[in-house]
Amino acid sequence: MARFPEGFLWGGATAANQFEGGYDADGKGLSVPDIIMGGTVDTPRIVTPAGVRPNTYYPSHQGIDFYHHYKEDIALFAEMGFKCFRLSVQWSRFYPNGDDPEPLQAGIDYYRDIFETCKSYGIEPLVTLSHYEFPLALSHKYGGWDDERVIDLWLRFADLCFREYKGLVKYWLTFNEINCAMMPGFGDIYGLGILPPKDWALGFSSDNDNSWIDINRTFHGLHNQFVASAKAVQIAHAIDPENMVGCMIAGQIAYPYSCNPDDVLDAQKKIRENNFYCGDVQCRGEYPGWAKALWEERGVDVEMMEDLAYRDEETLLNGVVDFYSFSYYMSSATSTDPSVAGAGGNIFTGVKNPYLKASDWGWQIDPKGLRYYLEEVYDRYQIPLMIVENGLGAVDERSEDGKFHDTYRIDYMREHIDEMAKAVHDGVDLMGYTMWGCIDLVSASTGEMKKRYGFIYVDKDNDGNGDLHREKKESFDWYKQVIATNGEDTSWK
Ligand code: BGP
Repeated sequence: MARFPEGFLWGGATAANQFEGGYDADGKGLSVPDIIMGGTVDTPRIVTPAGVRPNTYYPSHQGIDFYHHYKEDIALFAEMGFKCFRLSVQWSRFYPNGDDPEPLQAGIDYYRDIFETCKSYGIEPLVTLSHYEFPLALSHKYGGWDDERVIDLWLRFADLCFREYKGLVKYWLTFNEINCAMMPGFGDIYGLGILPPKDWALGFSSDNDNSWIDINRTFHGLHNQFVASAKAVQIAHAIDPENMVGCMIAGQIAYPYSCNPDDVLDAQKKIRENNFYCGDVQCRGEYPGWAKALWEERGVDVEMMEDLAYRDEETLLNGVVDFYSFSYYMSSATSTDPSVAGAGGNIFTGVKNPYLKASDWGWQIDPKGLRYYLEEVYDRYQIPLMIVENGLGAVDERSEDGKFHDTYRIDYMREHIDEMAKAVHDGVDLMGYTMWGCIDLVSASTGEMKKRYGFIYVDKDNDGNGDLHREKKESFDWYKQVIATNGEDTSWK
């Protein structure tokens, strides 16, 4: 029996703010990531809310210059046999200020040419409408997603995309990792366009001054995204019944560190809040029963949230997604015992799992967790699933023969793909797999180039030096084989 269904969408994933560059090209306006400086695993990225500081390096400004290399890059993806290419569009390329009366033709044409290039190779574009991107002018004018006027402005942009790219793009995602909006600071800025009053360190350190974060704005902003997403689903279907619109969740599995019932309940709580708070609204069309308890616990105004949920009840119900997509990099473990040590890492907190190895960035590698996640989510929602991010961020060094032998990346992906196959065997309806950062790009959390994910190396370093030339790594040929055999053969030399 085949391990993966026919027509499985193998491919790679990217995000505009992390690889496009051309941050002010052809009339594009500034977007929130354009005011976030570079960092490292130990040093946070500084956000400069007032705007771009002179003589300062901002990684999104050039990215890896996909803006001028897309033909070459898509040709390389086609050479690997990609069936699908995930990318995001930038609102500020269409409407530089978010609320301009007319869209920019240059932005419309740019993305059209990308989609047409993909189609010429038989590659299906998978388009994220909002991947950690928000026009800076709207942050300044309205404060971010918690202002309800943003909903209609965003829908105007979404509607434009659905109309302009009808027939070219069929697969859409509304908001990238929508659940990350609940991560204090990171989520407000990246997810909701809500800015700190002055320069702020976008790290995950407990030393951060988080006093500017208003939990009511965060949860209201997230609710507004749910409403916007639900309306976008309906608009997309009305414009083209062929359209399939998905949610996108940062998949976060938490294991109980011990079989102490307190640990088990703690893990259950983390899994629910991280994954199912957003998942339930977008897949079932309503908040889960425990939402009220969560609002209470986090100090959110319960009355406000109940009013919003009641008011938008029908919209949410009528705008459930067609498929559930998610990113998956690692799992975490959780303990209620304060003496158990932390795992480190820069996104998900938790304790160290003694059964797992971690990446150089402290992310605990767990292929079986992917199978666990797939099966849990499919049991819950019973709609098609798609893994739209998974991969290994690592330091790639050139070997003596002048090449990049990233066999550790091959191992990481092989193990994950093999677990996916088991989930499919268990009956999970899995549509596809787009590996994250198929071409090296800027890290979202640290702003580094050094944290590389790609099958394709890009000559650029953390400070922006390099000639941007592209080179195939060993994993390039391996992935080509995986796709050519529809995932049957994940072995390597
Ligand atoms: C996800 C984001 C991506 C991407 C990825 C890897 O959270 O959706 O944008 O960057 O993580 O993370 P990082 O770049 O921090 O290594």
